[in-house]
Amino acid sequence: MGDSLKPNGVSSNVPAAAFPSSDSPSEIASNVNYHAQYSPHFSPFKFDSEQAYFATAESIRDRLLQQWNATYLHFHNADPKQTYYLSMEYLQGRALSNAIGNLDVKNAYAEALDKLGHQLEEITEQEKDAALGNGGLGRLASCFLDSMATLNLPAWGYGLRYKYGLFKQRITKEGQQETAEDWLEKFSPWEVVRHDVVFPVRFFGEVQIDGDGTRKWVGGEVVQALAYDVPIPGYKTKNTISLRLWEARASPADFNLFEFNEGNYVSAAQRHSQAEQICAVLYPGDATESGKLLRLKQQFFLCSASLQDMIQRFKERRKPSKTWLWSEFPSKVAVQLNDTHPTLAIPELMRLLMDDEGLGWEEAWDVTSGTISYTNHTVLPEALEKWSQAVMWKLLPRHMEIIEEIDKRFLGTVREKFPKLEKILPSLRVLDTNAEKPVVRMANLCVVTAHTVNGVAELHSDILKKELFADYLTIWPNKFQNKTNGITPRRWLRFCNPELSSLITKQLKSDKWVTDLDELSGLRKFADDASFQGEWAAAKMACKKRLAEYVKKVTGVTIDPNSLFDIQVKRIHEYKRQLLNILGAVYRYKKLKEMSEEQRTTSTPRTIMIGGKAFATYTNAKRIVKLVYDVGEVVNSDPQVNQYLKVVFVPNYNVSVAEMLIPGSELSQHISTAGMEASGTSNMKFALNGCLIIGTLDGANVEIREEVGEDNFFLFGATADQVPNLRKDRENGKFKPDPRFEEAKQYIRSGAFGKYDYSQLLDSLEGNSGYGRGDYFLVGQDFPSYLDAQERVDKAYMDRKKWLRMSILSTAGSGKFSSDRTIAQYAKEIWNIEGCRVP
Ligand code: T68
Repeated sequence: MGDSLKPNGVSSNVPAAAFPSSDSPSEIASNVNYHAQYSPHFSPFKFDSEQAYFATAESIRDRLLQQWNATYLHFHNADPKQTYYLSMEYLQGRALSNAIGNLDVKNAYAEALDKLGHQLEEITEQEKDAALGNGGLGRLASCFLDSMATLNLPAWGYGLRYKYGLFKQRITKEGQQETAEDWLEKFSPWEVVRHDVVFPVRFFGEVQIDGDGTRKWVGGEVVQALAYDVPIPGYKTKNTISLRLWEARASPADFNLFEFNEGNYVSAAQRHSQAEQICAVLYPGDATESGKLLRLKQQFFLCSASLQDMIQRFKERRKPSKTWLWSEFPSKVAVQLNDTHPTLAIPELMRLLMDDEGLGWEEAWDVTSGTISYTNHTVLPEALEKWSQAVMWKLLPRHMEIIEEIDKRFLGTVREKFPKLEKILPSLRVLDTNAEKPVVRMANLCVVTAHTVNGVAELHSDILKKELFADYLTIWPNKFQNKTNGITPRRWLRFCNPELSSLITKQLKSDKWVTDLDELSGLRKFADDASFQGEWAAAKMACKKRLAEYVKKVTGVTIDPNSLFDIQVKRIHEYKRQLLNILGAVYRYKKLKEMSEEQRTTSTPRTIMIGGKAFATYTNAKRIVKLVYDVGEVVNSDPQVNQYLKVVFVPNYNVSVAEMLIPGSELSQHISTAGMEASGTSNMKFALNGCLIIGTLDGANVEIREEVGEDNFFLFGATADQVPNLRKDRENGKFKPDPRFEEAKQYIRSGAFGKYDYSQLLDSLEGNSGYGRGDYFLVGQDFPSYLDAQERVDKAYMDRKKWLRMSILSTAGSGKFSSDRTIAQYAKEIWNIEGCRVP
């Protein structure tokens, strides 16, 4: 080690300073330097990218902490009504690049790091995604937080601090392999533990009835919920809100020192390991009874800790006058349930109000239903949560009493006021007592209690009103709303696609679009402008080249940036029909092989990329992943064809991978069976980045097509109202498959893509009826119109001017899909809250 080395490892002469007094690069460099030395996480005398990442993150965190405290204080003093978003999932992605962007200090930090011998981009790539989610629902929650902060709304998110998140996906010859995703392995600079925010959460036990008839939940086991706060900065505002994540802990007294000294190490630490299990992973396998119990514990843990926290804050803010009416609670607190996973907030709020605060049933009920609203994200029957009453009685006996009472009172009210509904009443009830194993229907509990229920796209909300919740409409005609999903324009265009973003700002002569996405419509008038088209194409090409490098790095496959980049990324599920995509690719490959060399030269070269995680126990989804990989292995190494077609499975799809893929996309596939995808949100991200969509009339596709224009959307497939009859036709043997569909399947069965036996997967597309057979998702039905639409894509791509025009119009028509618009609607139409900007 030479003399010039310093404990922080920084070799330049930048001094170390605790807090920058300005945004000058040299002051920032000093602050980064300070953290390298005084907030060390590594051995001294080293300042590699990794060390630089942590020091930079901590420097940014200093700024966030200031704004965060100011925001909290401002909300506390102004005491506005506040929204709490309850979600089992958040897919935050990387925080550093986002915070630097939202704080508008990118250039200053880039220069500062340059002084320290590093590049900002290489530093931000050191960060592991905070992947506390599974799919669209989790990412939606994160986009919503960004918009809440940007709109200065008094709002917080609540979730769980899973140690391992979902899983990390590796792709091998065998298909998908899951390993634990250790996002906390080396500490996260983005969370602040609040040792003063701890609440007890009880499980099991029994209900004790006192002399005066009051009921109390006692006994069982108690774990502590400890708060970790993650700062959520708004864009160009001081407002910085919180995502509060709970961690489960046992208390030191639960550690059995006597047993330990006897050598019984496992049983000595039993309470501790049980507590740790609660926040170990997201969606633990629920095939076993213990797995089911653990999931229910997780849900209750989130609800109970969050509600205790809200109630404490409500009381604190009323303290000066020392008097408050509980009836004021709904005018100060709004709780949004992100799907049914946090439904237990309903009986828990009732319990806290009645048993701890002494309210009567009616009063507690009015407070609860006036506070809680519910968002539905799915109509798939198997995804609608139902919990065994037996398990619930065991884990949450007091809550089951309350749920029984809710059910009983609901029955009474309907019988009295809507006697005509008597016949269908069993299906409307919260309790399903007819089933062999009696269950609690969580969605029904939400609908019966919440003041508002919403779907996430127009079509989906219509289906809720016409089908899933139709019978409730007589009782509550005004309870149901639509809130079409949205995405944050900051992460999904401004930051992930700097090339296109600068071009748009230059062309519109303003960056107002970043907070008012409707401004993008101003691009329409340039759609045919040749020089603008040229710049547009250049921006896209830069992203495609970056993506090609990435694909090479993670898969080893070389792809040609001059081919059409066609992407489908989302959770792997039969209803999302990745199988339709890959069957189309197989058919394309077969036809290319049959062509003469000369014919091939006239075809449109394509790179098909597919990515997404298959749930670890979902066999057919995993078979689909393997099929994509196997097809890629054959196609990509076929010298006759591989200039015209490549098929790539992009591993470990997550937020950061999406930020790489989406800017470089030209066509993306949103091809679910109509009526099954509630909304979709990646469709919005792709369209915003000038990518054209091939899709069905499903979820938000319907609205995207309206906004970007029919001519700029490759539509195919059956519509949602045709689906039931088409399924009937299949059952009655009336369906005649297209020969091209048979040919594609047969080609796979012939072993063209290896020895793996795909018959079980392909059999799901055969036969006449049954879930898992009989092509429930209508792949065969839509295959011919899908191929026709793909032919239109190939033709359109050959006409460069036409394609660029369509691409520009896609971006120009995406304004509606900003989560700022969605959140403003929630704030006004459901939560009744207003902005509260830190001065
Ligand atoms: C998604 N749902 C919808 N669910 O599928 C998608 N569910 O159409 C919509 O755009 C998105 O929500 C946002 O509204 C999910 O992501 C889940 O991940 C899930 C997990 C467990 C149980 C049920």
